[in-house]
Amino acid sequence: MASYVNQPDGVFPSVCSLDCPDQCGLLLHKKDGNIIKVEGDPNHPVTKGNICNKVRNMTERLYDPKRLQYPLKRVGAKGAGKFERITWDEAIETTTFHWKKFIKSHGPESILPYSFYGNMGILNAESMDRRFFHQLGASRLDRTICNSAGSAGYKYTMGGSLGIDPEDTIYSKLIILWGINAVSTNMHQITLAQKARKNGAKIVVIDVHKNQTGRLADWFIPILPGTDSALALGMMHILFAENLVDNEFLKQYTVGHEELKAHVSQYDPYTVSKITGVSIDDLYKLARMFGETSPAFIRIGNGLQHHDNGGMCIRTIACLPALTGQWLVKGGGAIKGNSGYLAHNSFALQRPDLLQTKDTRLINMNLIGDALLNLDPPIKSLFVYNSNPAVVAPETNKVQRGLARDDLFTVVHDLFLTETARFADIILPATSSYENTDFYTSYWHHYLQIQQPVIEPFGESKSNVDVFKLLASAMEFENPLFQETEEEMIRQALKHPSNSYLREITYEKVVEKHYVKAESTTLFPGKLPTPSGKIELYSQKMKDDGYPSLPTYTPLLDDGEFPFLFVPGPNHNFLNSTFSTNDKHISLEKNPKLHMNVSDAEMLGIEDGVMVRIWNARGECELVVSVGENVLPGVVVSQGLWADLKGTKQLVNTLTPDRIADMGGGATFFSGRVAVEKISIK
Ligand SMILES: Nc1nc2c(c(=O)[nH]1)N[C@H]1C(S)=C(S)[C@@H](COP(=O)(O)OP(=O)(O)OC[C@H]3O[C@@H](n4cnc5c(=O)[nH]c(N)nc54)[C@H](O)[C@@H]3O)O[C@H]1N2
Ligand SMILES: Nc1nc2c(c(=O)[nH]1)N[C@H]1C(S)=C(S)[C@@H](COP(=O)(O)OP(=O)(O)OC[C@H]3O[C@@H](n4cnc5c(=O)[nH]c(N)nc54)[C@H](O)[C@@H]3O)O[C@H]1N2
Ligand code: SF4
Ligand SMILES: [Mo]
Repeated sequence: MASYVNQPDGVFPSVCSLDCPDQCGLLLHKKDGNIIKVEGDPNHPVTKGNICNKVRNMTERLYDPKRLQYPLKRVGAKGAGKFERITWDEAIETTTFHWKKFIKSHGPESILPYSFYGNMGILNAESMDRRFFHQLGASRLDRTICNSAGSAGYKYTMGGSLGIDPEDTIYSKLIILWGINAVSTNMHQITLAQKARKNGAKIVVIDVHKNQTGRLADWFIPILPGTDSALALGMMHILFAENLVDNEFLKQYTVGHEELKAHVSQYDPYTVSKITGVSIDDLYKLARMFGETSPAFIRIGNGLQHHDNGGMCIRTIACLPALTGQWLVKGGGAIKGNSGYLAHNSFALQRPDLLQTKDTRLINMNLIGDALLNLDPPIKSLFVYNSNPAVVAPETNKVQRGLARDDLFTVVHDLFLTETARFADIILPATSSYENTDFYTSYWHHYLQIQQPVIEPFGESKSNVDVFKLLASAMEFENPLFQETEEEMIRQALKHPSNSYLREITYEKVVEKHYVKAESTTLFPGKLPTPSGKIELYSQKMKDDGYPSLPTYTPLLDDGEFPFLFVPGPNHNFLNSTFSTNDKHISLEKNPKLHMNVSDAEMLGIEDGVMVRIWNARGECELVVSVGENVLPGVVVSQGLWADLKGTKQLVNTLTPDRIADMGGGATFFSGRVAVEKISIK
């Protein structure tokens, strides 16, 4: 495959590898072998040359003097951050020496990989690594930190991660951005929505925080956290009561509309208004607007699924477009996630068949703190890549206590010395995606893209694929699977007869065109991958799995006697914890804030701009308060996963619960409660 590495000057196509639905096409400008500018590729059919601030500033991250160049070993106390340069040979030998020893003394399950999607390239996120850990027999990691509750919920209704083509949303007349801060987290959905708005569409935002997305809405509806399924059920109540439903669609394409109609009679406007904080008038207005406008489109965000009831909430909202038959209208329907269209042959890449013991333990990544502290038999070694659990995982005090265990052998592969890497015994430098070969499948738009290396590896850094090849060789894994090239793996991934949407996509085509669209992605008429082949308003499968078979509102769980619900989401200029140590991005964000309603602030004697202490039974944190009307009383909101390298108390995840959501093993970052007090200035 082509590589642009040997061309010192020029402009080369690329893909953004960050964990973001937009998956922008990029152009990398090179001079004297270095990238000097990153811009959007104007030819990309969806992202069309526009990219976010974060990636426009990417050269600072690529050539940051803090970037890791060599393998390191710990020389000071665990967590003290003292390291010394070593060779790759020593790093790999030390790692595999410990692993061989642990396998003998404690079995292979004493080793745990921990990774997420710091790099969305499929090869570097979930291929050679998976093969390696399967062959090793290591404990398996259940990767549930992001959207797994909602994916499970959506699947009960729709059968898989299948929504509409976002390019069609320019035709929508009503766009509901529900629990998504799209201005920051899905900016091209906003571009498309603005186009639709020029043609008369209304944009409605339903959120617990009137942030940058709420501010651009035609109508912002504030709601109490974790109550959205009640709002959706209240809408259904009115849609049925006022006969705003599409009976033909319901009969032909759904299961259980009669049962649903009877069931939602209990969600009358008065009851729903009390639960959600949305007024009865607004509830009627929203339901009628949804029932009377076509095409109506709902963009379902992640904010909803980071709650105790996140799975059921998404399952419920996913029923709405069916009630009004919107799936048949271009620009009508919903997007929760679209990864189903570009599903590749993950079996070929990951080779789960290499795992000999089929009941090898599976550890939910949201419970990493608990797992490190309490699992029996214990985890003796952790290998972290593509993730920064010391900051992003819930209950970080537990995580950090676990990472501080003297008897835990930790290897961290990253581009930077993250908070997690500070606890490592061995640190391995990682290449950036611009130094790698990979392919990408967006979870929002319908294009598959390819990345060819543009620059040389930084210092001695290596890609994830190459690191696992080295480890495999040092572990004496002889299977030729561990020598396959990137090209061979991409070819295998694209051969996936059970996904007809991928049928026309060949390796040659992607290499030539850089981005190729999944084939014809309309869902109806057609057969959904639910048990009935239809939209399941009533789900027998849910009943079999121990859930209510019809959409239901379930309240958040008891999180102790603390007065505020705490919603700590991501921010505009970081990508989860990525960029949180980059000076430019920090200066754009200024400082981590806690948004609080003016009535609460008055009651507590807190003035705008002062430092507050936020605490609960799990931990504490110190942020600058922003007093206003952009959150409801009883709710406080922060934005950004700020680093805590200088000992500032900014780690919001010290406060978040590691309870597991109702479905999919999901995280519950936004269902925690806290108390807040002003820090007295002495
Ligand atoms: N700039 C930037 N972009 C990103 C990221 C980033 O960190 N920074 N992260 C990426 C990743 S990994 C993901 S998963 C996505 C996440 O991006 P989104 O899907 O936008 O999810 P969040 O930002 O977590 O939450 C979205 C909104 O939900 C609101 N919310 C919280 N609880 C509730 C609730 O109960 N009801 C309602 N209606 N709203 C609620 C929050 O206030 C927030 O405005 O963004 C991706 N893109
Ligand atoms: N309070 C709170 N916590 C949250 C969330 C929230 O909204 N609120 N959001 C959650 C969500 S949705 C998600 S997805 C998670 C995300 O959590 P993480 O996946 O941990 O995301 P990042 O913090 O961006 O860390 C990614 C790391 O991967 C590294 N990396 C990038 N590319 C490569 C590579 O090619 N190789 C290697 N080895 N490393 C690489 C980066 O340098 C970075 O340190 O956070 C979750 N945590
Ligand atoms: S982070 Fe998202 S919006 Fe920014 S360049 Fe990457 S894919 Fe595009
Ligand atoms: Mo995520």
